[in-house]
Amino acid sequence: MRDVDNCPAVSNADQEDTDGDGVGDVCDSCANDPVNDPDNDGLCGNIDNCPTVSMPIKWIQIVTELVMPAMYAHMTLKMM
Ligand SMILES: [Ca+2]
Ligand SMILES: [Ca+2]
Ligand SMILES: [Ca+2]
Ligand SMILES: [Ca+2]
Repeated sequence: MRDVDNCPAVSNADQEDTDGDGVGDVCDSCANDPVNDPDNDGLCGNIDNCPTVSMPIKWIQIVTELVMPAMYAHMTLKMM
């Protein structure tokens, strides 16, 4: 492995590959994620709260701030 440049376009003499996926850190879109964001939501697996389901932070905010309070209000009304 050492004799193969894991990042041919960029000079990286140390060939550092933190996650061991064969792509050098300087070229790796997700240097700490060996599967490189499989759900393509822009969040690498190591920071993605749900690595296999696309759920951008924007959607998490919409659900927690708009959908959940609306559901709760609806439930409260039904109980009264
Ligand atoms: Ca290189
Ligand atoms: Ca890598
Ligand atoms: Ca990677
Ligand atoms: Ca992701």
